Amino acid sequence: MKLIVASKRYSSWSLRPWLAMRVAGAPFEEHVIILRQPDTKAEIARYSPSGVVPVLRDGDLTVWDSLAIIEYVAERFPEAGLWPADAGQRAVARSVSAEMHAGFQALRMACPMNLGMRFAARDRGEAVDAAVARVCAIWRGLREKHAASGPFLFGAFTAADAMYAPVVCRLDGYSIPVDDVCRAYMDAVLALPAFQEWRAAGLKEPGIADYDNIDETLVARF
Ligand SMILES: N[C@@H](CCC(=O)N[C@@H](CS)C(=O)NCC(=O)O)C(=O)O
Repeated sequence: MKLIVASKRYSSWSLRPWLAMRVAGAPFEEHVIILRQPDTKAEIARYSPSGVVPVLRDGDLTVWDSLAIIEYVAERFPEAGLWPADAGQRAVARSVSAEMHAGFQALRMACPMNLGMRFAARDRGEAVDAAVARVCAIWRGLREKHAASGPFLFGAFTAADAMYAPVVCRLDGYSIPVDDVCRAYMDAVLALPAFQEWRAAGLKEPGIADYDNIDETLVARF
């Protein structure tokens, strides 16, 4: 399998299937397309029928869209437990993953993933506050239920954690205040060796002015 992703420093959509595949132990090669270069569009078009990445190639098969890739990998590697074994929990994991996939636009727009920078806390407006409150309610509810079986949303790492990993980066990188339960969950995701591998690679990529020159108070540049 070959996974085509965009800049690891910025591409929140790419992080999700990459993290799921690494944690699942699925063997794959990767190809990174750096965003905002003169040939970025053409490079993406070589692989992606939709004009965006991530894209998974498996022989003749092309799977585009981060959630579709995770679903495919979960089916190919059932022993990895990318979805919870229990049907009820699986349905909830799919619900929160679909909610993430289709929602939280205000948070995405206001706080684009940027692993190279940390910004100061500030008032980000009602729509962002509402999105953060909803994310934290999801995390708290699941962590309360599954605390005894591990540090992730359903105890062990699942696709739902991969789907929320970019939000973990956003809340962390934009210093958005969260309660202790959510902070502990975020720390568990940020400490995953696979996430650290992704981040270290992202920090070696060139910074892109379009993404870095944003109107925020910078507290750290990595
Ligand atoms: N819904 C898609 C969204 C993918 C997406 O928007 N990818 C961005 C990178 S994060 C992209 O390829 N952008 C192309 C560009 O900026 O030229 C998914 O989940 O895979």
